[in-house]
Amino acid sequence: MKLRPEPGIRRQACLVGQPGSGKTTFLRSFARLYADRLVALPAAGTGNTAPKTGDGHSAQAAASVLEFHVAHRRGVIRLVDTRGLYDELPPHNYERELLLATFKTVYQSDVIFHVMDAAQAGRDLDTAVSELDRVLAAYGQGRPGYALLANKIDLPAAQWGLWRLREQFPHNFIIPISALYGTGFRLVESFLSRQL
Ligand SMILES: Nc1nc2c(ncn2[C@@H]2O[C@H](COP(=O)(O)OP(=O)(O)OP(=O)(O)O)[C@@H](O)[C@H]2O)c(=O)[nH]1
Ligand SMILES: [Mg+2]
Repeated sequence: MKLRPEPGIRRQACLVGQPGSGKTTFLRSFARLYADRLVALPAAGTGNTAPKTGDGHSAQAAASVLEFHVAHRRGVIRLVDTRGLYDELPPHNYERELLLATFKTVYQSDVIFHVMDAAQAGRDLDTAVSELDRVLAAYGQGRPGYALLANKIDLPAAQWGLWRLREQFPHNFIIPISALYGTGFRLVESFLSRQL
């Protein structure tokens, strides 16, 4: 059984990926699709269940940099952003706890949107796809709730990048999107609805 982050939340979808891949841009634009169904709920980490770091920070709150709650026919959905995933282990405990909180968010989510910068993949695959990206993509293989969002498809280099991502991740479900211009959002929305 999956842990539910807080009462009233029936389902959770998270955005995860490298810094600069476009997670926050996506979440902000995507929430506009649900503008008339946004629900006000306490932010993550304000309840008693959020883990506290040694500094008294709430790691979970800090890891969830932005989130929305949407009323859905099956209950409330939380759409949650996370901090960028770096391959290197951060030097400070606080940052390590943030990284762990991101993993926990991923683990607790029914739907994982794994965001990659397709334009960067076109320019330089090695920087666009990190080791953690590969681990996450492997985790997502065969999971119905996983989608790889190949972002920045509006940029010319992204066509070649998308081809490369498809070649690298032939067993992952890939949706090309532009978080900036809303390209592919209907596909993302119908994917989300199918999973919930
Ligand atoms: N051209 C283009 N630029 C984009 C797109 N999505 C995001 N960007 C740009 O990419 C940069 C990074 O976007 P963010 O949404 O902040 O990336 P992030 O994944 O949230 O980054 P972190 O919070 O640092 O992990 C910004 O300058 C965005 O404007 C897109 O679809 N097309
Ligand atoms: Mg961000």
